[in-house]
Amino acid sequence: MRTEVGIVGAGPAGLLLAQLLDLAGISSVIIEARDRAYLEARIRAGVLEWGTVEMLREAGVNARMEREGLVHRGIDLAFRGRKHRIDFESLVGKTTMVYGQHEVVKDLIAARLERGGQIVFEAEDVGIENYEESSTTRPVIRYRKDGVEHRLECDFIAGCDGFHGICRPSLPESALKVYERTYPFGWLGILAEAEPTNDELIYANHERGFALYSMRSPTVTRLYLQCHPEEDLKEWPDERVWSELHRRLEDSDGWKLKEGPILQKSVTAMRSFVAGPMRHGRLFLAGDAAHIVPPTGAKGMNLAVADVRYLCRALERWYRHNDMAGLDGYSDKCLARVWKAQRFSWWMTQLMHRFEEATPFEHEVQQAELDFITSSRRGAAALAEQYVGLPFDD
Ligand code: RFL
Ligand code: PHB
Repeated sequence: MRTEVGIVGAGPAGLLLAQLLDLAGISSVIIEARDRAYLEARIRAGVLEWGTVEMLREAGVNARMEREGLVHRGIDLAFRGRKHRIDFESLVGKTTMVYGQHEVVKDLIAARLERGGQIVFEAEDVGIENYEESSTTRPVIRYRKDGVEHRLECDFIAGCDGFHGICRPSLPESALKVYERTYPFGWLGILAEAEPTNDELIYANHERGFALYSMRSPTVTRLYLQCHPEEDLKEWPDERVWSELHRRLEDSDGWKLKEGPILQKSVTAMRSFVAGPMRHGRLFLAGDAAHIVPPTGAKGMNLAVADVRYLCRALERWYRHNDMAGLDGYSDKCLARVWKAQRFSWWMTQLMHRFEEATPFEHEVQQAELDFITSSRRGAAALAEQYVGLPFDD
């Protein structure tokens, strides 16, 4: 089998790349380890930056998002029992869209298949070869499907296979510089069939730990609690989850959280991770394959979309004009944005969580920072500008 761009992974990065390449007249095939139903049910991110919304429009996969997505004009920061609104629209003139990552994935898979694009689901033992600069033969993605070995020959490989994929670990250790930070807590997340009672997200810094109030639709609420990174879900029956959410989120205004049947419950560890460069010969890493952020800044999927935007434009430049400049500049361009998002995600994380080892001094400094951000227009604008997403330079 032959194609121009071989893509490993059908997450938001791989799927969007395939769609954008197709619209630019460049062929691709996606090799994915899981089945379609699994990808379409995997509950993850929910907040789209305005630039991500525009990319989905450019890719022509926006129809359902425009109908069902929820436009958000601000967020609330809660601390010391009170909510404080950060009004994105008046501060920076932009909004975000709340629309589940799995809905984006469903729309992208449908669009791909409708246009006759190829996604190989349930591929086993996926491996990559000949992507090195020194290789004299074409890059290959090999995999097994239904017991039969296959080889996909391509001009370039896009490693969009997430944090646990095979592309990044295929590289020799000496080829990558890794930057990492782990946090001493995780998030216990639930999805509940309950009507949201606040129109916007609430990020709460509470003495019992951080809590986040989010949503997916007019009937589904998404909620998170700061917990131990290896928290045992067996210790969290539904009643305990709700009781903790009420304590951390409800405030002195009398605002009340609405309960409903819990549809899903999980624990996520929190880490910051960057591996660079993002290009090695004819292999280009994109999305979680190259970087992870703690979810507090809602940046993970948005960064994956930003990488793919740069990669698609660079590939177009190569196929149309025989010009390598975009591909040569890919890693630096992505990493400049990645580090800004890393900084923001780290900052939001240390601003909103309770750190057990924090001294009373550090605790007061954190509360003063929250006070500053919510009482200064410029302080609030800096948060808003980054939360809605920094502009692209081209
Ligand atoms: P993905 O989505 O992990 O997709 C990678 C795909 O590659 C496949 N794969 C392989 N395929 C073939 N061969 C192999 N050997 C393979 N190994 C893996 C996988 O099956 C998968 O289909 O990476 P991608 O495309 O880079 O997308 C990144 C995003 O998924 C991620 O950054 C976000 O979900 C992070 N995130 C959030 N991001 C936001 O922008 N806004 C948010 O509000 C937000 N909230 C979150 C989040 C992530 C969370 N969790 C669970 C980690 C909230 C949570 C709780
Ligand atoms: C979500 O709705 O899943 C969500 C929202 C905001 C975040 C993280 C996750 O910062």
